[in-house]
Formats: sequence, structure tokens, C-alpha cells
Amino acid sequence: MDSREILEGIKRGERRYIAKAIRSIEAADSNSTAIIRELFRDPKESVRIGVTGPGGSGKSTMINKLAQKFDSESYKVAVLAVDPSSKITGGSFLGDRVRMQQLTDAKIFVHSIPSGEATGALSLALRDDIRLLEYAGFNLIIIESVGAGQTETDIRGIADVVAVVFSPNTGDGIQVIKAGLTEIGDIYLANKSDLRGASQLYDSLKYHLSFSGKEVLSISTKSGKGIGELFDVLTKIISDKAPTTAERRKLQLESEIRDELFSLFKNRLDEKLSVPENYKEFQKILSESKDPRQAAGKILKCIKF
Ligand SMILES: Nc1nc2c(ncn2[C@@H]2O[C@H](COP(=O)(O)OP(=O)(O)OP(=O)(O)O)[C@@H](O)[C@H]2O)c(=O)[nH]1
Ligand SMILES: [Mg+2]
Repeated sequence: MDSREILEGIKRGERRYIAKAIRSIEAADSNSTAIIRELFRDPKESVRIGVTGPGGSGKSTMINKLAQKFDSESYKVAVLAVDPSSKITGGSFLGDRVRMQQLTDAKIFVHSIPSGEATGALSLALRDDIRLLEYAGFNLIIIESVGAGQTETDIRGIADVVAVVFSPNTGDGIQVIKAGLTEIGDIYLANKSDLRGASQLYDSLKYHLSFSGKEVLSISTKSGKGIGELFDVLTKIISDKAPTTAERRKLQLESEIRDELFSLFKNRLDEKLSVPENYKEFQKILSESKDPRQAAGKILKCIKF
């Protein structure tokens, strides 16, 4: 099947072609270049909601509820989950049959990206996946990203609105602040309000965010408490941010180009270092200096890109 056939299938609204295109993009196969070119020729827009937070805090459960709410309000909803299937909390989106069935019934498109493929720059493929879903007519895209390592700071460079989900059993407040999670959100959710310790979590978030003017909500994705309010607050933030979307997309594109450049440089560097004479030089510098930063600086000066 060629790229034209796939793109026509997507235009007819056939889901299996969307899945095919996503697979093609993620594998960077022979069709992907033509597909991506078409996405840039005929770009569409969506509202992108990023959801992050510690493992097991209830992100996927919350997204499941929220996606259905947006769907019932006539949005065309897609969910992209950077799949934390390798983690012990095991909240894999596609692995949860009940959750999946509810979303499929509502015609919500769900796709998981293995987290291994989304390191550092939250994967360049993820951004193309988003553009593809926009091209296919989805106008509200929810992105779940694991709240660990580099990725949670990157969600800012992709989403329009970021929600951070916490729960009483996912570590204390100090850890939360250290992780930098209190800087990236537009809205903070103290989830699992049905559990013990939930009100302390809510108070601690309120306290730490009191000067930021950001929203803190107490919710229970299990009982559904607070989901209506969450929807209202999110739609308010979305409409407040709508006038700055063009500016945001420009900055996002800039950061995407930087990531592309970084990836090109990295490949080029690997290539260069594997050339025997460069490797010899590398070893020589290493023998002269054990300070890695200094050595790296010297090596950078020697290698011609
Ligand atoms: N008691 C209670 N449990 C909840 C609530 N929301 C989610 N859970 C449970 O918490 C566990 C983790 O939920 P997930 O939605 O998979 O959490 P997650 O943040 O997506 O997890 P990862 O993707 O692994 O980081 C599951 O067993 C849920 O049933 C809630 O409001 N109350
Ligand atoms: Mg999850």
C-alpha cells in the first residue's frame, strides 16, 4: 500500500488507515516521508491537552473520564499515551480492556507509544502523530506522558494546556517540588480524593501553588467527583489561551527544529567518532585529561562536522 492510498483512506475517515499511517511514521518507513509532507501541505489545528504526573497517580483513569466528557460535548477526541508498560504501576492504557472498550464505544481514537521510543525529546514521532491526528479531523488531543526523567518538561513544548495529576500514595510534596512538576502545569489535580491523605495532598498543593494563581482541584477519577468542574476549568483555560496559539505553535516548531538538529548532530558525532583516526585522537585527549568536560571541549575543537 502506498502513501497516497493511506492518505485517501484517512480523508474518508477510516480508522485503520490512521493506524497504518502512525505505524509508518513511527517506523520511519518508505511511506512516512510522503505522509509527513502532506501533513505540512495541508495542516489542521487542535487543542492539545498534556497530562503528566507521577506513575500510578491516575492519569490514564482521568483521561478516560475526561475524553468521554469532551466527546459528549461534540469534540473529536484522540488520546496518545506514552506507554509506561514497563513500569511496575502497570497503568498501560491499551492493556486495560474496560477502559479501552469505553473509549472505542465513544469513537475515541487511542494510541500508545512505547516509552522507550519517547526519550528525551518526547520523541519526534509523537509530534508527527499529533499532526496526523489533526489531519484526520481530531480537534482535541490528549497526551499522557510519564512523569519521570526528561519527558515531563517536554510536554510543555507540545501541549497547549498541561494538567498535572497527583495522588496521596505517590510520594510527598517535597519530592513533587524537586521534580519540577509544580512549574509546568496550568492545572493541578489532587486525585483519589476518596483515599486517606487526599486532603493533606490537596492542602500541600494549594500551599505550594498559592502565589502562582494556578488552579488546584480535588478529584476522584474513581467516583467521578470533580470531573465536571475539571472540564469547566479546562475549557476556560483553553479559551483564555486561544489568542496565543499561533505564537505557541511558532515556539513549539522552534523547539522541534532544535530537537531535530540535536538528533542530527548526535548521529553525526557517532559517525565521526567511529572513524579510526578520530577515535585515535579521542583516546589521545583522554590520556591527557581525565576531566570529561575539558576533554569533550577539546574533542569538539578537533572534529570537523
Ligand atoms: N481509589 C482510587 N483509585 C484510583 C483513582 N484513580 C485511579 N485509581 C487507581 O490507581 C491506579 C493507577 O491508575 P492509572 O490511571 O493507571 O494511573 P497512571 O497515572 O496512568 O499510571 P501510569 O501510567 O503507570 O503512570 C489504578 O489501579 C486505578 O484504578 C481514584 O480516584 N481513586
Ligand atoms: Mg497511565
